Amino acid sequence: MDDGKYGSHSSHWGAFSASWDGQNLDIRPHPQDPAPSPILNNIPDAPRHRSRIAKPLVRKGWLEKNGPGPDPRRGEDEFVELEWDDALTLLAAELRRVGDQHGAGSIFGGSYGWSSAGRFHHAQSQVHRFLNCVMGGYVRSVNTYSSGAGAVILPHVLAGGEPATRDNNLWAELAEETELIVAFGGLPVRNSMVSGGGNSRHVAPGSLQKAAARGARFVVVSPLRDDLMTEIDAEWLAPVPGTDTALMLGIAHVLASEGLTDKAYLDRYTVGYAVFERYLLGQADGVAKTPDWAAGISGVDAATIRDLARRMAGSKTLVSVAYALQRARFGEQPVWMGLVLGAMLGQLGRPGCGYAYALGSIGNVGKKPLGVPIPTLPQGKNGVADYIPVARIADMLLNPGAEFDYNGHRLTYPDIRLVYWAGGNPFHHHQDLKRFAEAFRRVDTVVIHDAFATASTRFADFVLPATITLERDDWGASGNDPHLIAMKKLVQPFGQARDDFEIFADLAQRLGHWQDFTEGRSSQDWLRHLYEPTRKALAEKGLHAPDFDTAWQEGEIHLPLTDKPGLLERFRADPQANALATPSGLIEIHSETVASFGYADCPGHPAWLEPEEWLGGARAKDFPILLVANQPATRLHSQLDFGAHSQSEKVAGRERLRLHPADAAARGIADGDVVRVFNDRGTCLAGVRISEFVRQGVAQLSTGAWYDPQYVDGLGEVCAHGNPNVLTQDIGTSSLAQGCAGQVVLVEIARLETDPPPVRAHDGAKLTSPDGALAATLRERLASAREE
Ligand code: PGD
Repeated sequence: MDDGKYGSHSSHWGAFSASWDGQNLDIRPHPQDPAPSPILNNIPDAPRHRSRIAKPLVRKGWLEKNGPGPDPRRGEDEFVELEWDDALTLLAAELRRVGDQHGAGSIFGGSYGWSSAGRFHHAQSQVHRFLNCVMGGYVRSVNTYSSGAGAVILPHVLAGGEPATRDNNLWAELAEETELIVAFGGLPVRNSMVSGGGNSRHVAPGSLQKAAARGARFVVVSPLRDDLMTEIDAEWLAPVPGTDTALMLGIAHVLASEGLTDKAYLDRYTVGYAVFERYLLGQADGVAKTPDWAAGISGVDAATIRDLARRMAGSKTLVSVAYALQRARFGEQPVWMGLVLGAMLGQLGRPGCGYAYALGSIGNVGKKPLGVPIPTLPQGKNGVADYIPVARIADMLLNPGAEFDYNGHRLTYPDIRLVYWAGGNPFHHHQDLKRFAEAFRRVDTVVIHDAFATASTRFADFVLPATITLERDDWGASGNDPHLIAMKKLVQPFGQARDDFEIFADLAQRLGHWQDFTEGRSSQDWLRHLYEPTRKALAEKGLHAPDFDTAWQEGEIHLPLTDKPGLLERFRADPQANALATPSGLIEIHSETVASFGYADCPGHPAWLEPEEWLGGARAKDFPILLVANQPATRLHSQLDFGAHSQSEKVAGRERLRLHPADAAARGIADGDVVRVFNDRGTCLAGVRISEFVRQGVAQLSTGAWYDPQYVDGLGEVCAHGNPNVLTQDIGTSSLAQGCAGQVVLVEIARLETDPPPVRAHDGAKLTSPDGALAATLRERLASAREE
């Protein structure tokens, strides 16, 4: 530490080594990583950035109001710095109050977020363990913002989300075998750079280049051409966003009507094709899903659809569906329909062919799973049964007691008094942020741990400063990456920042549950303890299995991958012995289970359903541009948005919005202009780049610019920085999955005619020193908390 020596470390976007001389951090990517991520270049700015939080904070209004309760000032208030002992004394008293008066079922601890690559200090795992061991449980959330719809539909029709994505087609096979890759949503290299827990080998770019050099043909189906590397000479089909299912149905119609389906495959490996075919051919609803029908919806011409279908039937074809497609209304449909296309082609389970979900959407998909366990923190037992699909948080906070549908269940929203968050940035990730702010203002108390003063911390009552990974020891590992990485402490913690574990252990002690939470172990003891199952499994396989101290010194341990064929290959070889975990054991083209739920927004087979936010709908008259709010290329979500690489692509200091030249010209917008992007939900500002890579009628504004609400004369409240979630619709994908539908939204765009306000998002917390009255209130509250 501070000695300029390099130590091993890792992040969600890559393994690396680093040295710290007390001021500067030098980063070297892992020497064997074939394509290290440029996102690593954000890390050097992190240790001492001005947005770091130095001391525990309590919101001024929370103190003044004499404590908890709904408060419209939440989000706009100033904060008072506290000593740790005072902050944890107040918070422990509040946790005790909520637990005693309202029970563990009034605490929302879903605490969604990616936090860090370290497996022990993973903040979400720490907060869940704390709430289980100390408070008796919490209202949890299920599924992810990434793949909310996919994770619910896939188990009904193919396999659980994990096996369907992480035990399927391999990048290596695509590089060697595939002749035609039809990529719905592309195979975006920017997303393949990132993987929860780390990624020491970025293989996607090399595999794509190898396939292209071998002569494989690529069709990228996306409103954005660069959803597939532009170095590859691909065909670009740019359907109206949100219409991929219609386009796939048009292709399927050609296969069915021209005798190009593999009937033997359908008979042996699937159920329900006959029911689906009646819909496809128009016998069920009088509308045949012909290429002409599909062209009318998607804007891709019928001849192209016909030609593509024939080429797909005549080649070794991979149908790939990206996460992005399902992060929209009725997002279950393209995931399911892609699988049906693969089944109709009969190539599922052949090397490099068939169907891939999420290949390219996340780093380690497309690699073989590990053959040994990785360190994982046990979560304890949650005594609360209530849960929500993760993206329904605002609905829950605003409508306690209301009923809602989810995956065949009728559930009730609990009455939440306290929200506890560690390792996420909900004011980055949730939709319709104005509505979300109202939801956050409703509860009694909000607690957030973060290293940085994100927008979410501004909406908290207690902000507890966490360390970043470089300031602590941990293990980095991911289910499909061949390395366990010793993430070594290289930097002294900033200010008074503490590890999430230490904060929770201290709180647990105050609440009488230190032993339950820690099991008597320090962090170092936990690292040793969690390494043991991995070491044992390595030893049993006769592999290099050093003891903890040796492993830690070596810095990385090679982990074996399974040599089992993938899920669909095993299923093809023997569908009885390797039956799928669906009700029939087969691929379900029509699902009796899904049909039995009776959801009009997710019927029993894949179907085209018209979303609210699309260019063909009534809303497009007022808001004629479809904004794609996708994952950023220059950072992971909102993490390290202040870093050099993220900043390098900002335009006029704001998030970059890409716009087609014709749409820009029609609005008198020039490259580099600051624009306002607006609809009836909100407004944000952004800096324009004019680009031919964006389909006409579409704009692209990635997520992750830290939310920066400011009042501008004549405009009201705008996000000055460019967070698209002030515009997005807060609605579930369907009654089935209730997933996040934030990927696309209708907007209008206009040049900003006034001077734009400065961006203040990265300036740190708004502090106030406690004046006489406030200091007295603080003393009183501490005294009464200490008496309890
Ligand atoms: P991150 O920016 O990764 O976003 O949402 P998520 O909340 O995961 O936030 C992680 C936070 O954890 C950061 O603030 C970071 O500083 C903090 N952190 C990191 N390490 C630690 C630690 O050790 N301790 C603590 N206490 N904190 C730590 C991502 C979500 O956004 C996702 S996964 C998706 S896929 C969604 N995508 C979209 C989309 O496509 N379009 C829209 N409109 N909206 C989306 N939102 C979703």
